[in-house]
Amino acid sequence: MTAITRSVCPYDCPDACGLLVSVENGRAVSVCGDPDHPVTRGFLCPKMGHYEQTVHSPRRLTTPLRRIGNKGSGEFRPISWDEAISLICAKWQSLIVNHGAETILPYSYAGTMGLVQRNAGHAFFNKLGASRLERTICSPAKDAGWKMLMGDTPAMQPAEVEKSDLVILWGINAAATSIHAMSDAQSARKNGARLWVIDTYRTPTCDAADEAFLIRPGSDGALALAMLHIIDREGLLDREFISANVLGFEELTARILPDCSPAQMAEVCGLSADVIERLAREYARAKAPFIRLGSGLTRYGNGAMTVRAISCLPAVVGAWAKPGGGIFIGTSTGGAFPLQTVTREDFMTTEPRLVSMNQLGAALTELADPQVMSLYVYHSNPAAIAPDQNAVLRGLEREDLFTVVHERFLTDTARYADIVLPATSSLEHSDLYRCYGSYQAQRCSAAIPPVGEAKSNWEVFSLLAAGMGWDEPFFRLTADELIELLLVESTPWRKASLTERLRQGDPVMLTPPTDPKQTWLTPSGKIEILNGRESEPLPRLLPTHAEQDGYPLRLQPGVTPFALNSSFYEQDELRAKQNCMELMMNRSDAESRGLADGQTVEACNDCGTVCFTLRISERVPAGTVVTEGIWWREFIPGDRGVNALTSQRLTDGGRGSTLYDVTVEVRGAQRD
Ligand SMILES: Nc1nc2c(c(=O)[nH]1)N[C@H]1C(S)=C(S)[C@@H](COP(=O)(O)OP(=O)(O)OC[C@H]3O[C@@H](n4cnc5c(=O)[nH]c(N)nc54)[C@H](O)[C@@H]3O)O[C@H]1N2
Ligand SMILES: Nc1nc2c(c(=O)[nH]1)N[C@H]1C(S)=C(S)[C@@H](COP(=O)(O)OP(=O)(O)OC[C@H]3O[C@@H](n4cnc5c(=O)[nH]c(N)nc54)[C@H](O)[C@@H]3O)O[C@H]1N2
Ligand code: SF4
Ligand SMILES: [Mo]
Repeated sequence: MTAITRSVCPYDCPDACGLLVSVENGRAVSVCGDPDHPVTRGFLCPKMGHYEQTVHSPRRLTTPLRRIGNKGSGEFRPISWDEAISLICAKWQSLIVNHGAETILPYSYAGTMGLVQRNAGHAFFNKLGASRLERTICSPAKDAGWKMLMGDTPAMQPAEVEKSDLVILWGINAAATSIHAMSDAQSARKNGARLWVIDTYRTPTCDAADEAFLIRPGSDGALALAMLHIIDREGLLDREFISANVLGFEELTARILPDCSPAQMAEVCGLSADVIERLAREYARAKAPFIRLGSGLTRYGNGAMTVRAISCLPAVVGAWAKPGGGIFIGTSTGGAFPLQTVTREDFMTTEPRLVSMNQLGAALTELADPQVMSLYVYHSNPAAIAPDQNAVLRGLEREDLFTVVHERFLTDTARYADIVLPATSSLEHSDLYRCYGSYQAQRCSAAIPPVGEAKSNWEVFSLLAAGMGWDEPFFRLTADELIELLLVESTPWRKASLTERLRQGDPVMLTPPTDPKQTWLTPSGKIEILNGRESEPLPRLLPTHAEQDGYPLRLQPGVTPFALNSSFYEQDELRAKQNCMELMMNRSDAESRGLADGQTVEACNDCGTVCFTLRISERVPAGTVVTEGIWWREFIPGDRGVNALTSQRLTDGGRGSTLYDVTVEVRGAQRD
């Protein structure tokens, strides 16, 4: 008999799709998109089409494991949960007594986005007094740049795009990363809107647009400032909107824009001055221009400043006042659920040190006081996804580092663990999800029993709390009881009737407490182009980090439609659809280096050297090289992945990763 259960896609994707899971004899046999879910509308991305192959993959970890070989060798023997928990707690108790709890570092990110399972470790590590992890790998510079201008103003409704007459997908590869936003942009186009894409190479998203503008990596701030210069010079401003809603445009025009002529900025961004002029005029003359801003352009040393400069555009042309106009950077619905009831900041008795997840390599290899002596990794794969892979692996190789990894698969990171714990997939536990690409939220319960002896993140922290001898009743709650804590009070975002629907498993739409297009939640109540609280009071041109590095080619370590960060590599068919460790290069760059299509090459910089297969491609402009996907090391020809080329440097705002701010040289190589 087949039963259909509703669930939610748990991955780090803006859409948080509603799923319908067909279950037979306790096994998921197929998964499809929920036709009644307003974002999903019955279709899923290629990654999730066969989620059952991830859930029931022969590669799933099914018992706890203890290391018997060298670190990284992947040699383990099965042990019981009791033994695993006792070993971990005994080690931690001894570390705490001898060197203090800050020697223990948790590392987690977004393997699951569910509010309970994602945040399951916070209460435990707060009570333990462990070092805290600054979870800033994705795009905090985007939020920082937005906040400098817009304060706490919530995001506009992304579905308004359908009313726009000019849609700009800016630094977002929506065809791969946000397929429902792509579909909305295409609907706008069917309604007569023009669709532009601004990217650094010709992605599949560019193919779906009316026009694609390819610019130099990290130079969008220059483009936006030049557009502002032209809009000002030509008087294409909405003066009425500016005088009622904007603070500091006069200062911008007096102090910054004079040095941002199209001719000057053309040299920075690589578009011609004529094209910049046209972009600015057509943007300003559109009735309701809509920008959807991705994360790609934020992962640079100037990422926050770039977002700040681009976000001035809708303010000066008054796009905010028009249905369909504005800029969408992603929703932030933090106020919708009282997350502190799960994270329990009140369990902290001291303020332990903060370690940036972007600098794990340094945290594990450089002398610190106290030195990190134990790492607990859950729902993240830092050996693959964190910047500066060589430093991370050097750290993970340390014999004196006690590493525990809670995972669904034997990932690059799990291979270095002393103890591996098997994790449930999202179909095996309950959770409450909210989107970051729209205002949807949905809760779901387990659709199938755990595979093997797998346990959820929350269950493991309950066991660890018991193992530490804590009698705090909080740690004995179930995941369903924690979800109930998140739902019990209504908030301005969520009235009581919505909460009932959430309890029943329906997808519901949260409502921001203020109108995102009319109320500016800044100290002045205006859009603050001038923000005197920042060390940089005005948006201006900032260089990227890698400009100083001296390597001739910009490297873009981008995404593939067939994986999500380092997730989904367990599925053979999805792997087969990707080009493994391929480096795309423009013909002119290949010819000047004497390189041929299909040959083995090495890309190198100060961080490391990585082996690729060269693909000559006109999709990539001269001066830029691109590789897609974050491969597991077991599947690649060399022994380092793309993050051996990325650095631990941080963004200008938000302390984010600068994963795209990379330069390299590329040369021919022999494969062993
Ligand atoms: N299929 C798939 N989907 C995913 C993911 C995945 O790995 N695969 N990852 C998920 C996660 S965690 C995230 S954060 C989101 C990210 O999704 P997006 O917001 O789309 O971000 P990216 O794909 O990192 O980058 C978007 C585009 O920006 C371009 N870009 C890079 N630098 C610049 C620049 O300086 N200027 C401009 N204009 N463009 C630039 C890149 O070439 C890329 O095409 O996607 C999520 N969805
Ligand atoms: N070169 C390069 N590096 C990047 C990026 C890039 O575009 N290029 N993107 C960056 C971005 S935007 C992000 S957000 C990060 C993402 O980095 P991560 O959040 O580490 O993402 P994943 O690689 O998807 O790894 C998640 C792991 O969690 C495991 N998992 C899934 N569900 C559960 C669960 O319920 N419990 C437990 N214990 N484990 C679970 C999965 O098996 C998987 O191995 O990567 C960053 N790194
Ligand atoms: S990864 Fe994104 S698009 Fe794909 S099913 Fe999940 S939420 Fe939907
Ligand atoms: Mo991300």
